Amino acid sequence: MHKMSHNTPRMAAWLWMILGMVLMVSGCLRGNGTEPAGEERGRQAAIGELRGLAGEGEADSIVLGFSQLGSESDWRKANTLSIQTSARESGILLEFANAEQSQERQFEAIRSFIRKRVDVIALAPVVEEGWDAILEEIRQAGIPVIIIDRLVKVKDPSMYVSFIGSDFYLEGQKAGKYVLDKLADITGPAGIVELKGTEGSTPSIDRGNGFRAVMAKRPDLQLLESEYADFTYDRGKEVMAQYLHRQGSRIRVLYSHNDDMALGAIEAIEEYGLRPGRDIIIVSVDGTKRALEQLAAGKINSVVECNPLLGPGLMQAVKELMDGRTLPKRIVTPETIFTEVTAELELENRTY
Ligand code: GYE
Repeated sequence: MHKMSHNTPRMAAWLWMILGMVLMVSGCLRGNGTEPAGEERGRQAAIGELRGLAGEGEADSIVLGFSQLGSESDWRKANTLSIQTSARESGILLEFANAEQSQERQFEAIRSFIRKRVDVIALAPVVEEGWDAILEEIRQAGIPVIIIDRLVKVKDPSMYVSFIGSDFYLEGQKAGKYVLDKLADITGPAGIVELKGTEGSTPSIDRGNGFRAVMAKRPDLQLLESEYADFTYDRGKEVMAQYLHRQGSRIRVLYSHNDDMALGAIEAIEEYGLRPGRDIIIVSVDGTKRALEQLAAGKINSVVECNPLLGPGLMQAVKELMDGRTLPKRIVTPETIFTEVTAELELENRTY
């Protein structure tokens, strides 16, 4: 008895210690289960931030990081709006960053997407070259990448899941065929000038090559001038004014890689005293409202369509990817070509 009563407090102390340890361990375990560890906390903070911005969404929503290349044209603005609207409509949380033509800024945006641990990264690359290292960083982070609009030229194409966008080479061929048809009856040399987009970008490279491939059939047609005007209205006007100054009435055709540059060029042609669409045949690419208006008015002769409304397709692809489905490596946007006759009809529904 005496012995036992002497040991009781010691045993009780042991029991309390053991109980305390059990509680501590289970507390830790519970803590691990409910409280996010560092990385997960970062992600949840990012999602919380996004939700605050979007004003909706669930904690388990898909988070898409989208690196947009800029806002140089009406096409680009429509493209951005399409992606933002479709994300909202699909309940996908969008982390949006606009690089305003800087590849370096696209790298920074992508690194911030990696830090925030977004589920998918979509990238509209300003130029084709120079993406290997950053795509490797994304791969290391285990985040799938969808390339949208323009393409990247990488050693290992398995770095990205899918490329969604137009066939720019085909667009160039369509523009070329239109010019050949239009000049079918003309004999003798006819001068052509070209306004190229952004140097090193897929649409500029491919629209140029597609056009040249068709033009090669008529060696009497002469490409007088071909310079980069960065897909902008102001540069289009400036470079066209230089062409007119150098070539004057030798210019029979203007092929512009996008509508904004063509619209700028129209102004330069009128200031020079020539009639756009009559003295100079104008073929452009995109199909924005402002260009279709000029097409209907006869100041542009043909517009090859390039559809900027890539949002719905991108959101569908993101969802399928997150459902574990395999995406096609290449998703091509179906497109047409507009003429004066079809422009009026198109204008009724055109939102951009
Ligand atoms: O044609 C042009 C824009 O990458 C397809 O970029 C896009 C092109 C588009 O600035 O207007």
